[in-house]
Amino acid sequence: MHELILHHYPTSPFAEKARLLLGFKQLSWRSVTIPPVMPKPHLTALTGGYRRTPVLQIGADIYCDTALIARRLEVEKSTPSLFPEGQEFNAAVLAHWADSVLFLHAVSLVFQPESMALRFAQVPKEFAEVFSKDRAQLFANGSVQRVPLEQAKSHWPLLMARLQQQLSRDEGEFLFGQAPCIADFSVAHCLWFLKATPVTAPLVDEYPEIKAWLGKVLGVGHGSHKPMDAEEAVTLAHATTPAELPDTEFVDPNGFQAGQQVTISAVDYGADPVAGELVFAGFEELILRREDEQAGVVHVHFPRLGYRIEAR
Ligand SMILES: N[C@@H](CCC(=O)N[C@@H](CS)C(=O)NCC(=O)O)C(=O)O
Repeated sequence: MHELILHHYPTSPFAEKARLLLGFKQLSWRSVTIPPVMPKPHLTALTGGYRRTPVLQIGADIYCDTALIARRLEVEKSTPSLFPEGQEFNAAVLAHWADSVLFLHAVSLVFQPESMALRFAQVPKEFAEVFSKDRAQLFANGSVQRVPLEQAKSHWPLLMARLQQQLSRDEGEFLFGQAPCIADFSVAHCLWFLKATPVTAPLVDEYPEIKAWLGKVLGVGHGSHKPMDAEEAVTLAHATTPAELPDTEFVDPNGFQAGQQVTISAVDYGADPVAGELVFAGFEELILRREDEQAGVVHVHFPRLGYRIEAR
């Protein structure tokens, strides 16, 4: 069995979500630190161009996007479950809302000048410029616009009031009962992001139920992990063969066929296309086979939801 390798960096909220998922499942994993801005040569040797954070590697199988990483970890270890029985739809829908709407509001609030000044107080001035250009580029080619700060400030109390309402029900300490699930981790990483500076932390701490709940979700921890070199991860992919493809039906309403040369890209932002052979299209997951000079033959996995397939 291959080790779970997470490619991530400490300050990334979606990486924090993935670390918490690994902690919740009490899994052991290897940690590869990637740069927070482009270029990311080792990561893109594995993904073929997908640059977002985090990415999960299992041998020569590369999983993009935490929505799919969560489902892959559920297969790796089914209990405790991220998708509570009978609430699978509600939990997945709430997670999707948090990863899109709530996250983009959090980004706008965290990126306000006062908060960024504190976040970047310890790093060279040039990096702040590089970072800001990189993030402008990240949002340049997708369907999503950044949320204007005034709008984020106006919406935030309402978003928190809705969350507080769900947490105030008598059905347990978490969003869907007595244990955290995918919805809790998706909301938590956005609020964890705000907690990082005293400018934005009050936007969470003003809500006592939310603050207490967040403490419990973050208390899950990250599981046990050991560092790995980025180069070692690429060499390992080269030395291994991708896992067998799922034996479920190939489904594509647009007529894409197994074996077809395509590109897959995120729809919302960070929409860099990844080129390869479409080897699997399931309800939840798309798999591209690509051959890379450094990483060898890899299977790159994407969620179907939020990604676009185009013929080459
Ligand atoms: N839908 C993606 C979103 C990932 C995402 O937006 N990650 C941010 C970091 S939190 C990112 O990629 N930022 C640019 C970068 O790291 O290069 C997921 O669930 O993994």
